Amino acid sequence: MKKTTILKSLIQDENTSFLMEAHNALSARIAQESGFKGVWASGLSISASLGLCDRNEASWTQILDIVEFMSDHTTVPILVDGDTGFGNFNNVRRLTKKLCQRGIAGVCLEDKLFPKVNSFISDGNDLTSADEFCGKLRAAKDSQLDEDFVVVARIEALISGLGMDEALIRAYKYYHAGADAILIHSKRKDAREVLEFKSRWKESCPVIIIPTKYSSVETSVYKEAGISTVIWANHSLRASIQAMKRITEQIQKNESVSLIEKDIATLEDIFMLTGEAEARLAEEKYLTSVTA
Ligand code: SPV
Ligand code: MG
Repeated sequence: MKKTTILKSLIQDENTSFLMEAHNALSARIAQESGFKGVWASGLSISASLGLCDRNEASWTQILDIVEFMSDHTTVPILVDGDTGFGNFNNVRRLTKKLCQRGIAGVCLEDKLFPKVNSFISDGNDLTSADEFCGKLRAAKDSQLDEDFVVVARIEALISGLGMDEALIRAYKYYHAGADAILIHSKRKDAREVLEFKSRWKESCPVIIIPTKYSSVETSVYKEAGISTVIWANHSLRASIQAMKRITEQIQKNESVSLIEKDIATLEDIFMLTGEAEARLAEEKYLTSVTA
């Protein structure tokens, strides 16, 4: 099955699906090998792994190159965090085409202004008008090169303090503009807002959430509420930061790696994750001279 078709069916499935964050080819592969059926290419995590703020400091083509490596190294579908689309409808058209050409299964666009700021940094960004954003969604749907490519509309109204009614009004507009799913984002420490949104949402269009701030809520709550997809948006990056800090601090302090050897991945782990075995087989196939 095509990656686009897999992502579409994950999002449309009546059972709740889970996407795992990744920020490069290696973390995407690890997410896949952990059993995740799909990957979230997080803007925050990709930026952070480049040493950049989540403020569109990285150009869209730099992001494109990274997600291409991720897609080449995985068989599961990737939903790319497309931020605001890096400009207006015209930038969205080009972004969508290029993502399709590079094997990406879907893009999530958010209704902030370019350049965006991460939702958890400020008190909320100014949002673009719903009409302008609908134009971007229509532009994305009209430009996709694969009929099953997924366009997710992310609503920032709750983050920006505009309230539930505004969030719902925007959701209806975005759905009717062609969005394949609605992502409702919240910065509360409980799931009250996203659950209220879901209970008041009367369309069949799937609802996606990112429980970063309300991390202690059991996933059974989302399953019962009929949430389509849960995105674990930054946990791979945070895990790696913690592990790298702990290990490098120990190596620095002890001037030795012998104590931590057992706590880190082996070289074999690296070779396995990068497909060495296949490269060996290819050597046998292509470096051996064929005798007549
Ligand atoms: C991301 O992972 O980049 C996101 C999710 O957009 S959040 O950081 O929660 O805004
Ligand atoms: Mg983001």
